Amino acid sequence: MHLPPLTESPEYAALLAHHAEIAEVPVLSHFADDPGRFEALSFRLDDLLVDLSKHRLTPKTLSLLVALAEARGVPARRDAMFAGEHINTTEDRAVLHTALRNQSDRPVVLDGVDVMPEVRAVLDRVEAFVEAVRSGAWRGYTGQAITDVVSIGIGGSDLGPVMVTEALWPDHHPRLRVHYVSNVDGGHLHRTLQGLDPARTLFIVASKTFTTIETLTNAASAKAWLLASGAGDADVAKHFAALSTNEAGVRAFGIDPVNMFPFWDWVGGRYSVWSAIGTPVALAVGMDRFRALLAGAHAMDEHFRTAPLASNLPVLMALVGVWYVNCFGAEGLAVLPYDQGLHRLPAYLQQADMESNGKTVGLDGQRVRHHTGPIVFGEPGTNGQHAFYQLIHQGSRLIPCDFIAAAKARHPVAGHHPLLLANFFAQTEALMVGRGPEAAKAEVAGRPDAGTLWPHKVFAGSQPTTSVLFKTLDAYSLGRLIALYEHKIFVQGVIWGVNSFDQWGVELGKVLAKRLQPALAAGDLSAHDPSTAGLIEWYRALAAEA
Ligand code: G6Q
Repeated sequence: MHLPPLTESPEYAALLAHHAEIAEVPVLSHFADDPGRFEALSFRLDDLLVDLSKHRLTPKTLSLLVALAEARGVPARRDAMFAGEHINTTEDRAVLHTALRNQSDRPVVLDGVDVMPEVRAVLDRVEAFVEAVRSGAWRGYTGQAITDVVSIGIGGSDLGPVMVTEALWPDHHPRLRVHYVSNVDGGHLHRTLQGLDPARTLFIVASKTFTTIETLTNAASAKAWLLASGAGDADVAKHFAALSTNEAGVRAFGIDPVNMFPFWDWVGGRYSVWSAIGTPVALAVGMDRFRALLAGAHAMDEHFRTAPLASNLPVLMALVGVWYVNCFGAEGLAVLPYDQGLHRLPAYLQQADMESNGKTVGLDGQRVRHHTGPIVFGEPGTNGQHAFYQLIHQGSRLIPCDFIAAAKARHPVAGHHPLLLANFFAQTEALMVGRGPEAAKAEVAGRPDAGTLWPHKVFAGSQPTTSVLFKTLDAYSLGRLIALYEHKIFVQGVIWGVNSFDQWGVELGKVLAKRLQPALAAGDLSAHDPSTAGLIEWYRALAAEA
């Protein structure tokens, strides 16, 4: 389908005209005008509620945005994704992470072949492996059960599994500890291995391509650590498994393909936690919970596939994001989980969003004439409140925020959860309500410096927030939450006309370091720019000092 540039579409023009009318209207006054606003602008899927009523918009805004989504071909593109079309055009690949969590008996046909039998077969193999390790039947080279799993991977082969493992901490196996090593900084591996017993440690090398230098370097050092403990080459099979699409690479590294769990090129790295890449998660929390994670994601897939755009959670969240990026010029998006278990969610979504939509070239190869993905950042509330929320409350930029929480805690510590959630609600309320000059003056009345102090106490208000609230953070609801964001990102990519599934910027980084590394030791630096050459010289001098 050929689309005119977004900025030339009549639906976009209508949105901009509407923006001019309502951009500066305080959100509170929308509530005064419309007593049914919360009901009209909050949306549900089972226990999951997404409240959009604290945004600078009205139901009319949403209908204009939905019209834009229709005009940009969101439904057709969504259907093309689920149908296995090669929508990742620059890599000529299908995008089928939804097949990995397909719980229905519908086939998923890719290039004429149903992928579901293979998907299920790999899941069953992962399950057998996971059960063997968790039960203690899997033995290390001295005959002992495994107590520590170290997953070695980076980027998409790390962030999802880490985030999910951390989020599901109440479900962790009592004996098995699952660790993650991603950074090629040797300190990461070194610190992780400190205190571990090689005879009871199992390494999982997670790499789609099995060519990523950081992962292969960490894996080689891990293997050396195992061998240095007295294990022989034949023992490696008892201590190494691989999650990859590259069997030749796995063999060349010395891992027995029997211990390799495959996936496919139609699974993007940052969308791969649902594939064999999720094996460390399954080791930590068990296969039943891993399957519940998939089921939760599938529930969101079904909602995304079938719900009308006007009540479709990922579509609506995407549209609200487009509203701020393209009409208000907002540059950021803060992700604020009120849940310590979700402490890696902002990092995970940073990759999911920024690697997917951090693009300026459209599907037609032309430069787009509008902004695309926002700068995603965040920390768990309430920690963030004591740090960067200042800028959200009173800074010069408009930062839309996603507040995320579960109503029920999964820990037994009395009294904490209501306090945590009180902070969530208080912050979203304060960001919207703000504090006007009169209230600010009243607060400082009587002080000698009241005349200069009161402006500092003013809060503009109408700072936009989405609230995402559900019952409990378990495997199912986490799967649903992740899929919500995945589809949100996809819809935004469609509206912006970019390919959300390639990552040429990442590929560049993979090549550059390899090329430059030899120069660190010695040699002529004249091929490098003066800054880089100067830095390398300074590095050589410092590194050579005693
Ligand atoms: C994800 C990216 C990137 C990738 C890593 C690891 O979408 O492509 O983060 O996941 O570079 O790649 P490998 O899994 O191939 O080691």
